Amino acid sequence: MPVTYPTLSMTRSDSPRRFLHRIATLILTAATAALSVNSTNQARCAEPTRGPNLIFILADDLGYGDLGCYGQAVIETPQLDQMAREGLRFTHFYAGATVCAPSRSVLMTGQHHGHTRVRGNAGAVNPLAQALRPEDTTVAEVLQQAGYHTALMGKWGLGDAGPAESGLPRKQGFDEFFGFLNQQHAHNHFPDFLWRNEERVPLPNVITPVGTTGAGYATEAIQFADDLFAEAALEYVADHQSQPFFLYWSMVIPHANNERTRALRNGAEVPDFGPYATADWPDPDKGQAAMITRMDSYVGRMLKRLRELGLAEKTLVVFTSDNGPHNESNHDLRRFEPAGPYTGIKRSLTDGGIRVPMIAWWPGKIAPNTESGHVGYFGDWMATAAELAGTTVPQGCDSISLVPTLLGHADKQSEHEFLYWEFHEGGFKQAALYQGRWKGIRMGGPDAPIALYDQNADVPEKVDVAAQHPDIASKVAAYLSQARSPSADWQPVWKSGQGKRK
Ligand SMILES: [Ca+2]
Repeated sequence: MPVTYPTLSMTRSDSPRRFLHRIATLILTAATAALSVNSTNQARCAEPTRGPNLIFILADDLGYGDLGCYGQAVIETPQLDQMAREGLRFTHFYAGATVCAPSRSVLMTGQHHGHTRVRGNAGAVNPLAQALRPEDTTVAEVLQQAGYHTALMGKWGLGDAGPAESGLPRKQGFDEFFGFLNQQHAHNHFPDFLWRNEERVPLPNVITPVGTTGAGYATEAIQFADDLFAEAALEYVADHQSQPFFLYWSMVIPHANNERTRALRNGAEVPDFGPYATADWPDPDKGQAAMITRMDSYVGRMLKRLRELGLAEKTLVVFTSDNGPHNESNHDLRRFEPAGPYTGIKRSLTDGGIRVPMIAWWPGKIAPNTESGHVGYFGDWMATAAELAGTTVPQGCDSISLVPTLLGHADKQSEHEFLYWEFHEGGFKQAALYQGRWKGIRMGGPDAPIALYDQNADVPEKVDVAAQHPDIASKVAAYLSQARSPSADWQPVWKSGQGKRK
């Protein structure tokens, strides 16, 4: 900013003393102004390059094969297909876990499933087992400390009012929150309340409650939770343009309303059937497809809004899912083949349960219509976000930045030797992917022999080749034995007999 200096001349009313005083004052003013210009310039020089805005969009239980750009032939997803044409589509990317809470814990902490705080869906028996603690460092905290404004819209699942309050979003790095805390509450797509920060916000929906978490199903369905989250997300980006922001938009779509499935045999709760209204399908199939197409429209609205606001080139948008597809709405998986070519669904450690679609969009930075087979997972977003924000990765992470891949420098991309997952329901199980190729799965006991699959030769992971590759099998087995740190809340309870070769 240019500085203007006042002119000085002695007026008739000035006494010599007063004139000298005016000179002194003016010299002081000029010096202060010059100093201030200098310090402004210094501040400008010292100001770090502003990192991009980050929008992380997470679908819930959306399979690898649920989007047109990943091979879906029945359900329409024109907006996400367009996003992929304008951005980068990852083909070998993994969620943090095969169910909701641990997958989100991995995403937030940048630690793999054997190291992160929350390693399963704990339920009501021990809510604290499903809560982040003060000593956990989340990606939201890292970005907040780097000068980002941070917000969560939608489902959280890593802390709740009451005994699990150490994990509340605003204690874990989010400046603001609107959505569901409790995962069972989040089953209910037409809830009678949501949380805004720590306040319960009543909604006009009327429900038949199931339990005490807010779960249930609507008898008067008026406001669809994901419609509200989309509105909140669109409003948020418009309102936060003066500083970089991190928006974690955690949709519940297309998760089932499990309580409604049990009561009414249809968990695909959605305001209308959209383009499938006249399809000759059962209602749960129409609802499942309509949820995904509705979700697709939200993403399209966000990208359009970013363009209108002039934020597109300043914003990295990522779209992915927290685990493989579910079968919990009483819909027909055969109609949609939501896992694509992979075996298993949610709760499987074969790729159908954990490999997810992931699209990255950043006009001007990410080359359009590109594809990457880089083998990464949710935990990598910690290092990626830290690098983009110009800050450092916390200690104890299992996180490799994806920035080289995002920006078209695949030759500079570091890789994981191992990726790791575990699953606690129905007997403890473990899986590791070695060198992005060899999947080892162990069940039945800590010393049980592993099944080994060669993904290069066997996409559906059906042929156990452990006997043909004993060196690789023993390397993966040894890794599985030491992959996890102890956790009082998440001790392995093996179920003997599982995993025995027939
Ligand atoms: Ca999920």
